[in-house]
Amino acid sequence: MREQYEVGRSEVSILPVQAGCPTVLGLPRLDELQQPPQLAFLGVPYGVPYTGSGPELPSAAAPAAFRAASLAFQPYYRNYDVDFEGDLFAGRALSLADAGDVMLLPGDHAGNLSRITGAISYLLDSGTVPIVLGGDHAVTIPVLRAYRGFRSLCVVQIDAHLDWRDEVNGVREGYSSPMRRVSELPAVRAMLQVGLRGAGSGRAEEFAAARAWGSVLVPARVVHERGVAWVLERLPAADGYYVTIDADGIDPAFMPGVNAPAPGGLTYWQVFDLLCGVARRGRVVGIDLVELAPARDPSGVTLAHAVRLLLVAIGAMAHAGQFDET
Ligand SMILES: [Mn+2]
Repeated sequence: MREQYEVGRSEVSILPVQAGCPTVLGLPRLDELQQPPQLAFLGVPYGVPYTGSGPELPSAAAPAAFRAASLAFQPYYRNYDVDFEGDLFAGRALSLADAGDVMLLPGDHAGNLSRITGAISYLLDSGTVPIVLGGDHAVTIPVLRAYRGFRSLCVVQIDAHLDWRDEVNGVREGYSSPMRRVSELPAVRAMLQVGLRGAGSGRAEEFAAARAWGSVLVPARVVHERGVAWVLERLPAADGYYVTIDADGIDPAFMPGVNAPAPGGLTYWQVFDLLCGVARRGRVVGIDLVELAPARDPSGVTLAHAVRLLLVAIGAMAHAGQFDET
């Protein structure tokens, strides 16, 4: 029987990683720490689905698959990191934990939305930066609703797709709508969408709506032609940056195990430089990685890339001095 964390008298619906199952990188569980960690991984297996009840979605298997894949990195991820020319965490003694997964009930969409927002709020209230393991891109909506106390956020999205649909068959919270929904939150003042390409759920009216709102749209082709430094010059100013990485933003040659592979995507180095550039510009207040489809990743290369990308995101924050005493 798994227990839920209890905070004061109010219950937070997070299921710790079950005994005997791997945590991310072998990290301690949240309740094994005396103090709240600086960063915590949190699995959000699904949000509001277009059909079905949720757990049958391919990405619902991603948090557990990510944890299993991360074990290969556990022995050496603090060794000399060539990409960062030193320690991944810039010599800082960061405290990290694996919080477990939000307790979702299949088909209880309203309850699940509230439990996801509640779990993220709990981490934020503890001073912990959430690192969300999706799930499909629908999970970004309830995650970002927890940032209501923030003054001015810029959402940086790495994605092949615009994700600005207002609704699909009456569903307004699905994976085609996350950027549209979060654009409606008072805290979200700016948006940079990088890696757009091909044709997906976005129609001309969604591109017009995103531009009218003020989102900075950068097609993948422009990243390849002009480089990441050019993109970073267009990063809006903000008090905090929330980074949402749809794995299909990276080229499927590198991350084939995704729900919607689209050719012409970003490379590891482009994402590396983007993450480092964003962290140098301002505080990163949360990260999610969504749309992984472990069943389409028989070689494991997608999940290995996914683990590395989140390590890079943390390294980018550490090397930008975001965990130094203020
Ligand atoms: Mn997406």
